[in-house]
Amino acid sequence: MPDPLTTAIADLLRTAEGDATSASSAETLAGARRRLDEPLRVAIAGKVKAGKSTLLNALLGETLAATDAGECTRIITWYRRAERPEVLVQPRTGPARARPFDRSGGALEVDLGGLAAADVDHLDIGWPTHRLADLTLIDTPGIASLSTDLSAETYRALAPDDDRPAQADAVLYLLRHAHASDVRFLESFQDDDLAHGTSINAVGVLGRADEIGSCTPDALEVARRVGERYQHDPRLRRLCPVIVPVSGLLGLAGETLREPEHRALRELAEAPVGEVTSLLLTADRFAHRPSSLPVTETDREHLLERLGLFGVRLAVDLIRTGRARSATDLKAELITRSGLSQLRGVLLVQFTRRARILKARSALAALGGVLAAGGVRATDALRARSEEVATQAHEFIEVRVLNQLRSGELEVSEERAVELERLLGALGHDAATRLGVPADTTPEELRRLCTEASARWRRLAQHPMSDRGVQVAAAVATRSLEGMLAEVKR
Ligand SMILES: Nc1nc2c(ncn2[C@@H]2O[C@H](COP(=O)(O)OP(=O)(O)OP(=O)(O)O)[C@@H](O)[C@H]2O)c(=O)[nH]1
Ligand SMILES: [Mg+2]
Repeated sequence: MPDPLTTAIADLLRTAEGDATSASSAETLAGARRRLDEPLRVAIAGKVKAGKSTLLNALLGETLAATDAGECTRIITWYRRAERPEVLVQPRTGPARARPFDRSGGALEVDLGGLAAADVDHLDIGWPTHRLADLTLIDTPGIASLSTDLSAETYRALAPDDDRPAQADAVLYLLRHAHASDVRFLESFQDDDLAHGTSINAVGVLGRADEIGSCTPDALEVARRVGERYQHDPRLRRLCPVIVPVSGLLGLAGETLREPEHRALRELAEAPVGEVTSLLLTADRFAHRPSSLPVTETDREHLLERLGLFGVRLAVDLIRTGRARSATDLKAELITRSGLSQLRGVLLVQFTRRARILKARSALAALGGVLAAGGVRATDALRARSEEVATQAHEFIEVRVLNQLRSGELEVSEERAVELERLLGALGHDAATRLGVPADTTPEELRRLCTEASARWRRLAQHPMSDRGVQVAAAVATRSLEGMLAEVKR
């Protein structure tokens, strides 16, 4: 069911298309309009070996993306839902070609048909899975790599440039440490101008969380604390409002654990504790030290590859202490502990539910680009109308105030800033999240809180002593609260 905002923008694009001055402008506009109905495009970006492809596989629930080696890790690859598996290679010039692929080794191996990786613009993988119903995922080569060409490639694919809108609607950014290049990359998405993306569409993932804190049993707890610390860093918070610690490797193992792997882990859990603990002291010992245990060195090496040292220790401990009595239990525990479930929840709140607004923004930005380049006749009326939508849609106004808050342009107390961010939907769009109360809060209570908050913000909006910017922001918050009140009533 299309909403008024999407309908208004689709109409604008249709009108512009009819008045396009060239076939390529018309195609850009038609593409932007089609995109309104397509799943949200989320790119996974980050440094080389940050664990991007592993995380993508974990989100897919199966291994499709090649990790570690191979030419294809250097090519931007789209994963979208399709009726049946298909692989298209899009060369830099010329039409896309369907190509054969091989999956006998687990991940997809694509036959590029004689093309060098450098001649490929991107790979387009269609795959029949419900996991891609709402999201199209885009795997990207690592940035700030030894090869600067590759970094440039990733920027190009994600950020908008002169002649085309951003390819991705949102970015999942894998952070390791707050490196300068991480921040620079995120900043390329940060711009108050609607024609560019903003931090509203970046979620930070503190990746390879199991390795933080030297794989000790509390590794994930340490990762959570590091994530929280990052979130309090004003510079990072401005760029990606939510940071979730995730171990993609553990999540993927949980999603795809096989029976022989479970059996080997159970054998380790049932073996004498002392012996197993000593074996698990280091990865090297575990993989290579001869032992009388029923699990062979080859099997141990395999487990290490699949779960990492932390994962093996955790799985053995979960089975031994009876917290995972079956393979199903173990899989569920691993998925939850890896942070994957939490990330899925955040994606749902930050991206999927917000998809409508993000896609509308992308579409309007595309229209703006074509208008600026003179790709449409009779632009005056159209420009006026598109500016009207951009400035008057409440969803966009919320985004704008959020950006003013994050950029420090809007000066309010820390306490008020935190509440305002929440009310404007920075952490999620449902009433409970906006009000900062548990999801199971009753409708009566939600209504009471909305009414109370809206009276408070209205007073601030009308207070003659308030700064003009604060008055406007408070009025926007009041309007958001009124919208929520109407929604909760239904
Ligand atoms: N311990 C641990 N290892 C991980 C995790 N995620 C990935 N790895 C390992 O790190 C290596 C690189 O992982 P990839 O998923 O290929 O990383 P990437 O960011 O896609 O790498 P490039 O595409 O080459 O930049 C592999 O050996 C993975 O098994 C994780 O969460 N924990
Ligand atoms: Mg990769």
